[in-house]
Amino acid sequence: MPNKKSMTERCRLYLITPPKLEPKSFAEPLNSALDAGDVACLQLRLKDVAEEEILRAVDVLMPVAQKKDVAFILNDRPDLAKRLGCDGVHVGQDDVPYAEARALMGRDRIVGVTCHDSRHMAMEAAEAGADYVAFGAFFPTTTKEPKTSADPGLLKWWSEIMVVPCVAIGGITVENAKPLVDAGADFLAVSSGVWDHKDGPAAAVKAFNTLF
Ligand code: TZP
Ligand code: MG
Repeated sequence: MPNKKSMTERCRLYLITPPKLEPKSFAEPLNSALDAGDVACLQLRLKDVAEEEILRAVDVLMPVAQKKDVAFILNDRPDLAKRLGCDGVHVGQDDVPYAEARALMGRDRIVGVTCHDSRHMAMEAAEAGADYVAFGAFFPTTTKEPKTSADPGLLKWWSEIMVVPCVAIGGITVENAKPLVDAGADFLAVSSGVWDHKDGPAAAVKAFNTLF
């Protein structure tokens, strides 16, 4: 994931796993999704599961992503991300604080931070050294109950004044993504918009890349 952006750099896809998955059977749709077009990274996002389930999912899915040069990012758990050799970690405002996540992960791995719809949180995270800031939710989503809703104007403001990349998240689909790309999102973080696409995940990844 680049930590500086130029005007010519195009938007990229940041895939988020479905909230529930069986690692061995998910490996197949994941593989075909990653073969269908450019994907920058994959975030493993499993909530309210035993640690063993996360370990098993990392064990099965991280090699699938890394073999295709797709950065493997673990949600919530910098301790595990470090121990398991993940490429990065994504922390929310209620997780381990950014500085602690960075201290665990080191400078060479990715640390991204949820900033909801807050310019202030994003400035703080970027100034502290986050590799990206994530804004959302841009659209209604059933994947989680978002705390805030964000507007494309936030992406425009951010991308005009900051070099730290911004990630847009929340209910993004092939159909509604264009205004976020036009507003300057560096990455679109998508879960159901890919895994539940009517023509399958590979078609979704292909269609997103056409938009970019
Ligand atoms: N934060 C805000 S919405 C969301 C997260 C983690 C879930 C994104 O999933 P989907 O299915 O693309 O809305
Ligand atoms: Mg979290």
